[in-house]
Amino acid sequence: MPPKLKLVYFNIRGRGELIRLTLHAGGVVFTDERIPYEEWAVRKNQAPNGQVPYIVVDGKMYGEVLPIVRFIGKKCGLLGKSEEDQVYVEILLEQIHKFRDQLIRPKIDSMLNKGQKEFLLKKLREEEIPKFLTRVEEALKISRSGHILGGEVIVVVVVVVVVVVVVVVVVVVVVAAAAAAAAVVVVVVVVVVVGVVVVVVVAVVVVVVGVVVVWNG
Ligand SMILES: N[C@@H](CCC(=O)N[C@@H](CS)C(=O)NCC(=O)O)C(=O)O
Repeated sequence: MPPKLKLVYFNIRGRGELIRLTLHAGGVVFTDERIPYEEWAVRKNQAPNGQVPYIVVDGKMYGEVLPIVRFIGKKCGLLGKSEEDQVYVEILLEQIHKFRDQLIRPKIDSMLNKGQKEFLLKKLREEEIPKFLTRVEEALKISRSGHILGGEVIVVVVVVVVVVVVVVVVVVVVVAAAAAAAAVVVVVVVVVVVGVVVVVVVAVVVVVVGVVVVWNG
């Protein structure tokens, strides 16, 4: 029986979303528990490190986003095949996680005053976000597969198309052969029936002619 997995986070995307997406990408069935903010004061004591997100696997709790994503990614074969792919996945994980923190900081960092928040937001809008998205676009252009890393999906699509074509061809051939076989059976039956009829008719004719000849002496 596969282990029971529960993700515990708030009812927002936030830091928990990377884990949710990884679980969905890996096809893992999981319980998505979302703690209402009002309950957090009570629940905080039960959380590992006193924070969310965390996962519970077969009753054991594990905190920290990136180790959790690596853990699930490894189990589901999402961390890259070659060592080069794996280091690239690690780099992307770190960059995306840091970028997310950067994006959210002007909204949640209570140590920043209004002017500092506006400065950071402007920097994000005009420099950081375009820089990050340009890097993503460049990586997509190089990979050409529609994914930053790995052409597996394209390969899978090709394999699926080939398999479907082969299956269709096989089915058509089998059906045609069956039809041909059925036709042969029909022909054989017709030939046998016609043959029997001809033999019977000839026999009857022979008997009748013989009887008549004998009869007429
Ligand atoms: N380093 C941790 C940070 C987790 C974190 O900051 N969690 C926040 C929510 S996004 C939290 O639990 N805040 C409530 C609290 O600290 O009491 C990770 O990446 O998992």
